[in-house]
Amino acid sequence: MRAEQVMQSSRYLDDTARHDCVCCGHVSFDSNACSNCQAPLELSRTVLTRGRPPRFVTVLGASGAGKTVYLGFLLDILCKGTRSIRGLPNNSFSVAVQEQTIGALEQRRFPDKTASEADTWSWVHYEVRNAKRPKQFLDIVTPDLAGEAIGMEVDHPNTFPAIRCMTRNSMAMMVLFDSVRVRDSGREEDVFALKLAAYIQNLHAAPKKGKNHRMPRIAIIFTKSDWCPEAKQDPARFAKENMPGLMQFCQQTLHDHAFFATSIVGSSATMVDRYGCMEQIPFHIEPSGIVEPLEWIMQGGTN
Ligand SMILES: Nc1nc2c(ncn2[C@@H]2O[C@H](COP(=O)(O)OP(=O)(O)O)[C@@H](O)[C@H]2O)c(=O)[nH]1
Ligand SMILES: [Mg+2]
Repeated sequence: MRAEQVMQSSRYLDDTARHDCVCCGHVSFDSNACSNCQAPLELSRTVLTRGRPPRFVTVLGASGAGKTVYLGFLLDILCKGTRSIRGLPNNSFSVAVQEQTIGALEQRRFPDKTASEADTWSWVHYEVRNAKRPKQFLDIVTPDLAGEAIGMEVDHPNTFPAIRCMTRNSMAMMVLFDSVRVRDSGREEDVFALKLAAYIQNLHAAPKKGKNHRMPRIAIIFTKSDWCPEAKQDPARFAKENMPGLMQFCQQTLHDHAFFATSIVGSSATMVDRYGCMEQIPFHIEPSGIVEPLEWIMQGGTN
């Protein structure tokens, strides 16, 4: 039997249709997102046009750790600008996380849970500059990741190429832990933290990245500290007392690290409906410790 097939390989010769992904290096043709890691190609185009190597900072943490709320609020503060740093979105799609978070908080609710399918993640690319030294910059480039996906990727590396590529290419990371969960079930959180730390260390290990490669700066952030005063008071001591495994790992392997505590709301309440479903209602916004981790990351910059 004869079969006819249309040859399409000539499109690979057309350079205008070719896009190199700055996150994973994969080459895609004629699409809006990288076919390997789903990073929007607009993001790669912006970084490549700028002509300076990217300085990626990404956000990791388990499901429910508070990544979406923290990231959304941080980006909103950066847009308004602080005394030390300011940031602006590089593309219109980057504004989605900020918009969803602030929109939900204004209506006295928290944003919806992030789906675990990679093609539904909202990608963010904000260029952050030091207000006094504008040449010093960082790229907050991160998909607003679902925590379940991060957990799966840590247990089975390469399930989600976006997480792997961003972790490998980041010069700094913000790793979030729910301070209430750490206080009340510290052992479980410590085990997850150890797995995550080993995953980061492995992707930055010397044979893969060369002898002179520096381990990324890691800001370990305890979220929801409005519910956990002990984390707010002294985050490093809180880590030492509740996450001994992570503490040891950080001291021996991830040398460039620091602990922080953040919260977005001043007070909130948990409502339970007649079916037993719980929902947390934020009463008023009282951000605390939001930009400090990023300021610390920026201090380590060499530009
Ligand atoms: N009390 C308090 N709760 C928070 C705060 N940030 C987040 N939460 C709660 O944590 C839940 C999960 O947050 P989210 O950002 O969606 O977590 P993600 O899964 O890591 O993206 C929210 O729905 C809120 O109930 C905070 O600053 N204070
Ligand atoms: Mg989320």
